[in-house]
Amino acid sequence: MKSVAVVGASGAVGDVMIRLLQERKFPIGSIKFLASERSAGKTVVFGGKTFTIEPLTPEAFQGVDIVLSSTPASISREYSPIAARAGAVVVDNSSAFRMDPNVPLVVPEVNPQDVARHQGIIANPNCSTIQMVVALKPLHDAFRIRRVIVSTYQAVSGAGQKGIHELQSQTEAHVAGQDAPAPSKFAHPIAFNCLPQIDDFLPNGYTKEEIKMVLETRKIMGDESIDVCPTCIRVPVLNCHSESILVETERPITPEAARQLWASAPGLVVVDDPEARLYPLPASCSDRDEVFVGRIRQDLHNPNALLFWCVSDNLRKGAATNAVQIAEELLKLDPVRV
Ligand code: 2RA
Repeated sequence: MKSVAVVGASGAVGDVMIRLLQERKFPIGSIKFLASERSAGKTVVFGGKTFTIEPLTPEAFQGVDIVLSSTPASISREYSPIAARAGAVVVDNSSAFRMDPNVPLVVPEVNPQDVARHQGIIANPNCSTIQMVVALKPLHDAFRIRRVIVSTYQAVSGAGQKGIHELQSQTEAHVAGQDAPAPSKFAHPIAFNCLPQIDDFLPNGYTKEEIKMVLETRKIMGDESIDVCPTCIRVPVLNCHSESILVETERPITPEAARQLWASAPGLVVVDDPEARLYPLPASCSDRDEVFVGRIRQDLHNPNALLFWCVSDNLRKGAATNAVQIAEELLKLDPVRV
């Protein structure tokens, strides 16, 4: 049984982490919930008991074995090393340590072995990367991926409670014939719109979200030769990110072979019956832990390329589920290291 702390307990991802720990019957001896001063004092119901969210302080980690953290990167940079020094292993959902060579970046369906080399912090990848690499891994093992061209259709829940509220309030105002409230979380109105910007722009014209997909994919797959060409779009969908993906492979690839590989791959569900109009939809993948693929088809011009559509719940597999799965991998290690 482990002593667990959930940091960022009042946020959109923290809320799902709390539900998942119960659903998956994580072996918890004791648990505490931590958040910023602003959210401290709110309550959380866990295992039928009501807990008060405590303020995040350096002392809060004494005696804690596993920290599941979902905070802004700046908060994680300050507190995750403190928790690790206090003897806990931190599973960190922020971008703070993802590209640190001493910090494993783990998707359990892809590189569970990397958990064992942790030094107190394990990074949880970005949501848009997680679902893509779950689908890419079996193809890479069989056909060796050279290049990936991906366009994302990302839900507002990826921007947290404020993102969800912004879509809902703008939509309600529109339906009521009122002026929509001005955007604050997003750069432009998100209701009835698509925004080709997630996170800030870098000098090369890409956004930080797009570069995360490039660098994190290579690190998780353990292959610096994979080229990723991303375009990340925010769409007016409440939950579940969708991705249109083209993979180019070293060896010729077919939809039939990909379907077979995916059918037996962990964490993946193929939904691909165009005649019956069956393909993955954000509306039907919400609240599920798997990655869904469909619209699988050959590149019309290249026998070494395949196109498909990929949908997953960004709050679950893209964040909380992946973090809890990492914690479950930790439990499989030598107990003294957890
Ligand atoms: C988003 N990828 O969807 C981010 C969340 N980590 O905004």
